[in-house]
Amino acid sequence: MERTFIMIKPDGVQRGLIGDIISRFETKGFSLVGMKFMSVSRELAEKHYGVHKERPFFGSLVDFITSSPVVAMVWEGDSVVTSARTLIGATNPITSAPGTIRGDYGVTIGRNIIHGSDAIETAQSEIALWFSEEELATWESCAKSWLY
Ligand code: FUP
Repeated sequence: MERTFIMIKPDGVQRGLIGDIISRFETKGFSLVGMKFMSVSRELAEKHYGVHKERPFFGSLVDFITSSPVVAMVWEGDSVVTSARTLIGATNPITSAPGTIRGDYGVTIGRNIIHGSDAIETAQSEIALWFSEEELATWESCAKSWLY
């Protein structure tokens, strides 16, 4: 089953959007397999955004991600990597479609509420960077007996 890494960034947490964002993934039909509320070290932020390390915004991006706690999550489901990117919307919230998370709540590109892995391979490396195997739950062989 496909998995993706999702992070509610410091602005999304401070603006009280945790519940709304989780709800969007739940109601879409995806399964939560890992979640933690955490402060981010500079080392972790620099590794996570390593692909951007030569870009002019890299320093301020790392400052931002380490500025206050985030919610790191792993979601599972069919085509969840692409679907999550659709739910999230385009990188620049000014052009993200209304109805997407960034389109509904974001204004500036440097404060765009949420991160989602951009490809299956990226998702695998980001999940391994942020979570240990023991922190991820499995739904396999679980009877979802508590649904009515
Ligand atoms: P995304 O995959 O949509 O999160 O976007 P990118 O990987 O291209 O960019 C990662 C983060 O860098 C964005 F969420 C915001 C930040 N960024 C800037 O601050 N300025 C830019 O010009 C581009 C990206």
